[in-house]
Amino acid sequence: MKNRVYRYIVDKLSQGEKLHFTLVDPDKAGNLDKLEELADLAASAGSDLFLIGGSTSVTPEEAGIVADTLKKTGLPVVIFPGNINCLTPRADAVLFMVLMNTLEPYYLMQVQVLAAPLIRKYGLETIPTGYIVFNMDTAVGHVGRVYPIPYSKPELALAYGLAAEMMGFKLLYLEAGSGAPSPIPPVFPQVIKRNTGLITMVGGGIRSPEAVVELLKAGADIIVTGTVMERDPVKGVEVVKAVKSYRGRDTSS
Ligand code: 1GP
Repeated sequence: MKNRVYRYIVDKLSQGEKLHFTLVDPDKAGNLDKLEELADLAASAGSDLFLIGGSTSVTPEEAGIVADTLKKTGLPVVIFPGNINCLTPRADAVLFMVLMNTLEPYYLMQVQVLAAPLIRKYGLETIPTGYIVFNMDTAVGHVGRVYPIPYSKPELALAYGLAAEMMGFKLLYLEAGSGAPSPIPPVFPQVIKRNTGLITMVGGGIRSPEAVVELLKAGADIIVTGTVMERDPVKGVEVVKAVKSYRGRDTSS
């Protein structure tokens, strides 16, 4: 089926679910038995999908092996590419992203042009995604030459969101950066949900059920976590369960 992964996401959201995505960085995944164990843990806690990607040092071979391992759970595996080296035909789809607040032309259009023929050859589904990084003090902030959005200016983030919607992106990923000391403030997903029809993903620095609830309440549709599951699997499971058991109404409407 065309757009299989995108439909999977939209169908779940339209049934009123909030979604949790587990990020695995192939460069940090360690041995495959441990990865399989963590993947099973995330899947049985209710995580909806695996993202694979990292800002540095991922080889296509590693990305492929990690994709195969994660696919054993039966969940979709989607590439969240730091660069072309993360692409593998063994995933189900790729977030076809534009890092909207970069100062580096490579991430605005060049890498997409380089990647497109490979993606076509691999037969990967593409999910058009606007990507905004808030925190400079992270690997993605540095590698992506990010022009940060001040935390006191949600209206600037909204301008990016409106542009993303007008350009036809389906998802908007609001990112604090992997391992960030704290998540982005909830006002950011809130302002995007109030004023656009974009599916809003939030990630980076989310390590507690309380942080999850705040972001979901503000209107986030999808919560992404990586570090918490690697460092503290018990907490990681709690975070996934907080997403999947959330029943509150969001304050964006
Ligand atoms: C990275 O937002 C994700 O894109 C995950 O961040 O590792 O901090 O959970 P964490």
